[in-house]
Amino acid sequence: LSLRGDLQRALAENEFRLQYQPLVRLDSGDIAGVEALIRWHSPTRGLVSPADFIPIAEESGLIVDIGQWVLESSAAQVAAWRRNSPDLTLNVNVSGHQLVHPRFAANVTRALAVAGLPSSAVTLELTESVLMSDPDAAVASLASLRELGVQLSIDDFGTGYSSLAYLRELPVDELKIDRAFIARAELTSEDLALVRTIVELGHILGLRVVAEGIENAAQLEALRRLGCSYGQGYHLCRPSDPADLPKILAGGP
Ligand code: G
Ligand code: G
Ligand code: MN
Ligand code: NA
Repeated sequence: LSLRGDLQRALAENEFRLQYQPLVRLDSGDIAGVEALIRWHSPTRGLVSPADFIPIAEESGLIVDIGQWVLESSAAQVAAWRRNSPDLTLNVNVSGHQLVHPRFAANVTRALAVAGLPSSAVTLELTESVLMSDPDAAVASLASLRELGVQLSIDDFGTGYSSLAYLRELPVDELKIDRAFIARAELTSEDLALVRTIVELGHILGLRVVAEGIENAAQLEALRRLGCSYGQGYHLCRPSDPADLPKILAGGP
């Protein structure tokens, strides 16, 4: 069967799962929120990475239905966790095809209403390349999403080519520094200077700045020293199954 046909069946057969990776406040070490990350457990293909199937889902348009499933499931899950962690927030990855879908704002509203999750607890992540492929259209759709009360984030920042002018125009709340920069951020390197510049740029623009892909203690310490507010990465916490989150949220290992 083609991957495309298989994906369609996977949705119907409930083969997708979500993992959740904490976003951590670097000053206190507290968990501020979680990012939902889709996983496909295919009975014939095994565990398939979203890096492999999301592009196919985008080409075939299936990403709209898959993305809606992600929104609905993660919103319900985080609403449940908020009974013990009332300030917990949710980050969801959104593809360009979802963003331009005429019913996207309505679909987001419906998903959050059904889950009972306030829109202020939700941040939608859009990659820099999606936003910059048609910046004027992006500004318009982001503005209408923001009217719903959700927050918006630029994911994988630094890998595309944001014009500084558009960065000012885009109605976003958060900037996630791509993990490629963090991976190279040795304590004295030019990459660290680059990361410092991105952190400062984010703060000048009034954005929450998240460093992705923190994999060791040295990187964590360097980012703390730069005043980066939030971090994510294997060194802080791996993407985890929902059953493990209550313990993680309670401060467990
Ligand atoms: O979690 P992992 O590193 O395997 O993710 C690989 C890629 O898939 C990342 O770019 C990530 O943003 C993307 N991804 C993970 N979950 C989702 C999702 O629910 N929707 C979309 N559009 N992309 C996702
Ligand atoms: O594109 P996006 O930033 O949404 O991708 C998130 C992906 O990054 C997830 O698939 C997740 O599994 C992966 N990830 C999370 N933390 C780390 C890390 O510390 N190192 C690496 N290499 N990948 C990570
Ligand atoms: Mn992301
Ligand atoms: Na990213």
